[in-house]
Amino acid sequence: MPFHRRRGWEIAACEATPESLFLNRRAFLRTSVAAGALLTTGLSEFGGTADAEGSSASLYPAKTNSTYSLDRPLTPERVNAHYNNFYEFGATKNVAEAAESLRTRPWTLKVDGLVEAPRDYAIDDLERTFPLEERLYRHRCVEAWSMTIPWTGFPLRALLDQVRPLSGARYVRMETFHDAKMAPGQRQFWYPWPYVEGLTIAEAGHDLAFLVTGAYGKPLGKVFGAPLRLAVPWKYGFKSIKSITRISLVAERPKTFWEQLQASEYGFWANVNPAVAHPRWSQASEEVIGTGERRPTLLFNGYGEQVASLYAGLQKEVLYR
Ligand SMILES: Nc1nc2c(c(=O)[nH]1)N[C@H]1C(S)=C(S)[C@@H](COP(=O)(O)O)O[C@H]1N2
Ligand SMILES: [Mo]
Repeated sequence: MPFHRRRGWEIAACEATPESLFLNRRAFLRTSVAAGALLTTGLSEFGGTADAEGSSASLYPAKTNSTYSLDRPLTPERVNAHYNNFYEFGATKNVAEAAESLRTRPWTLKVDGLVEAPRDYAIDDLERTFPLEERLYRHRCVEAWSMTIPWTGFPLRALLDQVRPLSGARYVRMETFHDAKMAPGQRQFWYPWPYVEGLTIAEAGHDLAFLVTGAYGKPLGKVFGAPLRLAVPWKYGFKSIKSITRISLVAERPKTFWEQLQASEYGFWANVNPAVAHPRWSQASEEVIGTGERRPTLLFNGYGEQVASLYAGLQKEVLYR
């Protein structure tokens, strides 16, 4: 069992590094970059599909909130959609095709726990209840690669304001669907399904914590975690949970998916920090997917000015893993 448990993650970790894969990927990316340049305008090419049944498609594209600007070009959609982590559909980076079996309608988000007004939202209602906006965010995976993505969604805080957390609520626990018939990865019993993630209530209330319903000017493609995922851009990518079905306000710190598998490597906080190495590799720089470039990694993935104050007084915590 421990052998299997470990192997699950190591597949992903090795994929980020072997020279042969790296070179192949570069060759692939070179040929796709020219086509990809078009995509930054929001024109679509293959990027994983969204379910046609969704009645909220007319809400896209949403207006861009220009507060969130980038220091680098967007990752073309088709490059992004062929380099993903979505273990429910397999432990490789090429899961777009497998993820097509994800059914996103009907889809209910349950919001419960320590709140005054628990509530279930049908996804199409959720997208109409909260005004959608587009934000350009960096994304930094713990495996030392990065992308930049035009997400569409709304701040998690807007949802919390509607359900009104009670005073005992200290953490926000989020959970992905659990359906091994639909998602073959969930038949791999050595993973602690369903995928669980969490934030402190202060983190969840930060304006940057974004609930995502779309990307590249359209409803969210399946491989990106349709129909609802999180984007917390100052943290390693595994915190940005995909295909969320439940958000619970709780008193205790939730045990997260990767923490259950390997707590020494993937902790609760997981804030990006170039100076704190992963036990098996450096975090000083990152491969910018689609460009063949490496860039120095930034503290809090470049969002330090906005989020550093969340961690005042928490120096005793393992904040950067
Ligand atoms: N449910 C679920 N959420 C998940 C994952 C996953 O395997 N399952 N992978 C995480 C990791 S490690 C990363 S880097 C991002 C990848 O998101 P992307 O494919 O849109 O880049 O999703 C995160 N959220
Ligand atoms: Mo990741």
